[in-house]
Parts: sequence; C-alpha cells; structure tokens
Amino acid sequence: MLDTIPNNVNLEGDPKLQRALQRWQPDFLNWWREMGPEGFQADRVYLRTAVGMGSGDWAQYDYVKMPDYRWGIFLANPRKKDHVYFGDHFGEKLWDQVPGEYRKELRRLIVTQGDTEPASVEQQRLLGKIAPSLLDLRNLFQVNVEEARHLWAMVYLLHSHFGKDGREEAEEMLARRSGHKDHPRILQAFNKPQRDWLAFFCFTMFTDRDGKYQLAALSESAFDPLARSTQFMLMEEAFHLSVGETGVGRVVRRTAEVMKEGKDPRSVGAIPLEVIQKYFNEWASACYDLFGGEDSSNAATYFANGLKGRFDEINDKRYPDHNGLDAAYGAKVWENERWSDKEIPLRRAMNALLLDDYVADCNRALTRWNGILEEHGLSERLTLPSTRFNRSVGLYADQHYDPEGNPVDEAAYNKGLARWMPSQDDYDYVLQCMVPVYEPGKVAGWVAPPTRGFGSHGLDFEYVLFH
Ligand code: BYC
Repeated sequence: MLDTIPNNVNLEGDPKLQRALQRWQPDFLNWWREMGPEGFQADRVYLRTAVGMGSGDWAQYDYVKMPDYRWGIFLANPRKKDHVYFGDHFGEKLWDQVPGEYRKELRRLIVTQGDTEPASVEQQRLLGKIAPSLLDLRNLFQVNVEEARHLWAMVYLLHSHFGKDGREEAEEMLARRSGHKDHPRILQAFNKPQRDWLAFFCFTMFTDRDGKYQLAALSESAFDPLARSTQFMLMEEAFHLSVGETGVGRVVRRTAEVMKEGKDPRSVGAIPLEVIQKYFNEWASACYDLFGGEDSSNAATYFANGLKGRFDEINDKRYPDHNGLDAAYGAKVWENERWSDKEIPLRRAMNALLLDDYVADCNRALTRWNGILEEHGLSERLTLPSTRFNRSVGLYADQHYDPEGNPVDEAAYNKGLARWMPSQDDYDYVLQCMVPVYEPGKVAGWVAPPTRGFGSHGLDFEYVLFH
C-alpha cells in the first residue's frame, strides 16, 4: 500500500510510521469520498501531482480519477542556513525533533494549519456542479486534491513527531466538519459556506492568501520538518492564489465589459460591482481574523521560541534585528470617543505585522482589478475593507467600524451592514448566474474567459473526461 504514497521522507525506513499512516489512509479515503467533490469522483481529471524535489520537475501532469490521486509527503530541500535565525534560540542548530518544552505549541500550530486543509475541500464540495468552464472545474479539483495533500503533510508531522496525541489529532482532522454545529473546523472562516464561484474566487484570493502568509511564517521555523513541509506546500499554493486573483479579475472584466456597453450587469446575468464589493467586504474581513489578535501573547511565544517567524524573516531587509525585543508596533485604537496610539511590544505584534504584509499584497491585486475598470473607461473603483471592519478577533473585535475604518454607533453599523455585506438576495442572484458550462473552450456569461489554459494546454483542451 505504501508504494502508493510517494515521499521523500524515507517512509520505507520507518516501519512504525508506516503502520500509523497505513491505519490513517483508509479513513482519509473514506473522508475524501464522503466530503470531497460531489458527483465527479469517477471522472478523469487532468491534474498536477507533486512528485518531490528531484532534479526534474517537482510535479507530473496527467489524467487521474480523484480517489486515485497519489497524495504524497514531501519536504523542500534543506535550507541554506542550518541554524535558528530569530528569537531566543538564535544561532542554535535547527531542530529535527520537537523539543519537549515546545511540544504543546508546535502541536497546536500544526493542528490549526492542518485543520484548514480538509475544511476548504468540504466548503467547496458542491461547486463542481456549477462550474463556469471545464478549465475552472479542473482548477477547482486541482485546488481540492492539493489541499488534501497539505492535510497529508501536517498528518505526517503529527504521526512522526507527536506519538499517540499526534495520531489522535490526525483522526480528529477527519472528524471535524466545516460548518458543523457541534464539531466545526477550528478557525471561523473555514466554517463559512462557499455557495457560488464568486465566493470560491474570493476564498482562493483572500483565504488562500492568509495560507500563503501563515505557511511562509511557519517555513521560517526552527523545527525543520515543519519549515520544509510548509515550504513545499507554498509551491502548490501559488497556483491556488492565481486561481483566486485571476478569477476575481475575470468577474470584474466581464462586468466592466457590460457596463462599458451601457448595460446593467443584471440584465445580462453578470455580477454588479456593488455585489463584488460586498463579497470583498465579507471575505477579506473574515480573513483578517485568521491572523489572530494584533496584540498576542501566543504570537510572542511562537516568535521567542523560534516556532514561527515573520514573512521572509531571513531575507527581508526590514528585519535587520531578528530578536524583536527592542522595538514596538504602533496601532491606533478608538477609546473614549477619540483615537489614541497604542504601542505593542514587537514580539506581541507578530500577527499585526503579518496582517500588514497580507493587506499590502491584497492591495496589489486590487490595483490590477481597478486597472481593468479604468481600461474600460469606468470611474467606479473597488476597495479593500479596513482591517477594523467586521472583526471578531483582536483589537477591533466587537466594536463598530464602517468599511473605511471609521467608528460608527451600533445603530448606524447595523443599518450599514445591508449596504456593506451581501444580503440573501445578493447570494440568490449570484447563485442564479451560476449556469454550469462543461463544453471545452466555452465559458459562462458572468465571467470573462481565462487568458490561458493549464500546463501546456489551451482553453479548449478537454480537462475533464466525464465517465
Ligand atoms: N478563529 O493570540 P491570539 C490555510 C483564538 S489558512 C477562532 O489572538 P494567535 C488555508 C486563538 O486560538 C492558514 N479562534 O491568536 C487557506 C486563541 O485561543 P486561546 C492556516 C481564533 O494564537 C485556504 C485566542 O483566540 N494556518 O492554510 O496568535 C485553504 C487568542 O488568539 C482565531 C494558520 O493559521 C480565529 N480566527 O493566532 C486551505 C497557522 N484567531 O489561546 C488552507 C497556524 C485566534 O485563548 N495558526 N483565535 O485558547 C496560528 O499561527 C495561530 O493559531 C493563529 C491565531 C494565527 C490562527
């Protein structure tokens, strides 16, 4: 059976680990059949499969039925530095094993990371039924199988480094369910439904992008197996992000084309800009929460112990000091009816720093989308909501701000939500636009065609062979 698990972690040389994974694999496959993409398990999909870090390409491309996908376990190549390069363990040799004193924290980080992966597959399991094109359908399934591989990556770490507790956590990953009343996924954005493809594109834009920043922070870890697992995951993640960013761009482009012709997008089944804006407000604000509190003792502990660094900690010129003890982060808080400055000791502000990098990255994409509006001679612009808007975690949680970040009273906030967040009518309208299109080369009317195909293939390639 294990020859079906491609790996570069020497599984063959570790019989105990093999047995643990052998017990977990059938449960994983049962979970995939129950919670993976519904209705397409018998079809052959043109997919990329990671094969490792050899001298050739790190992935192969071929048709495969999704339950036969070869989910592998891979570490990226060793890092150039072999010592810890931030926090209190600066200069020590990187760890191959989990230090006893950080076992709880590392397990928590790995479980939190791992839990998001199957969650996203569950959130997206019905979207294949309303895909706007065969290429998009393929892209959805690519994202799904790779998120499932990311679960494998975290389960490998749990099985190989955390003994019985790790095995129990690995089982729990398959037992929790996105959106379940009694047994939900750990982080809130992973319990939100993704009813339609605009939500899917926003999710792969905004939520997968949180994934990019969290994985990057973990890939700086002193615990080398975690760092190299997450580094490998980032290679796959880049595609998921491009699905989101280009997907949103295609929706904006279609709407802009229709508006340029002087038509109301609703009259031709395209998506009005204000609805797109509401989806941004919903998904971006949900994703800000994924960074945790701006002032966080957990974050300080993770950094101090060398478990989780800053984005590109090792190379980024902004961080000449890898100790993080002598600086502070300035945040603005609204207290007693006025703004005041709050100084957060830098180590406690690691979540805020990561969120700032994330927001800058989102703004870069936003500038491109607004460029599409400009190209079509339109004066309207899309915006990113303030990091104070609609927060449930951190400094601005349970306070009331508008999407520009201005404080408002509760009544104005509740009234404003109808303008700022999607209503049931908006969801219904978007869902109504989602007419499935499975003919090679054809695309639904609410979204512009992709600019290119996948791998070496064009737009009219038969990316899914229906059984
Ligand atoms: N929801 O100190 P605080 C991805 C809890 S996405 C619910 O402010 P901390 C992907 C927290 O547990 C990336 N609870 O925050 C994307 C704590 O509880 P305790 C996933 C939350 O701990 C798309 C309390 O509130 N990876 O890969 O510094 C598709 C105070 O927490 C939330 C990771 O997240 C929340 N949003 O940071 C597929 C990386 N936020 O201690 C995949 C691993 C906080 O009071 N995780 N809490 O019981 C972490 O690094 C950290 O756990 C977090 C939170 C950044 C999530």
